[in-house]
Amino acid sequence: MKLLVAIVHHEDAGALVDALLDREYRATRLASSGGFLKQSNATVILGVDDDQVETVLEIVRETCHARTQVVNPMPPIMEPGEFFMPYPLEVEVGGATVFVLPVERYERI
Ligand code: 2BA
Repeated sequence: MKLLVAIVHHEDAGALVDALLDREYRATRLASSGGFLKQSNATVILGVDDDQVETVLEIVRETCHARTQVVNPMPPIMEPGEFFMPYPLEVEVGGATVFVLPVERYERI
């Protein structure tokens, strides 16, 4: 068995969880936020049999999409008379960041 940890855009998380439940996968959605952008995202965790990992990854690919986000950089500490023009930066946020971890034991009690 494997534990899949998928960090996805919060706008895609509902579709991902719905698609997983439609195909009878049990999943847990956690609220999270990215360390870099500090914007909310979602972490979906699910335990699946080894032979189901690729199927679940395909569901992630179908439901989660890369998008561009605009970030306003923090102004630096300025000396008197210095001028800072904040140019927004575009960052490509992936459709999903997925970790696949081995599960030592799984019990539903
Ligand atoms: P964030 O940390 O908010 O990162 C959002 C996007 O900003 C990243 O998209 C990447 O394009 C860019 N980025 C992140 N760190 C950067 C840096 N040091 N310099 C330049 N650009 C940077 P993704 O790579 O698709 O990541 C989306 C979200 O997935 C991340 O949100 C984070 O919450 C999570 N994530 C990505 N890689 C991870 C990892 N290795 N471990 C844990 N979480 C990860």
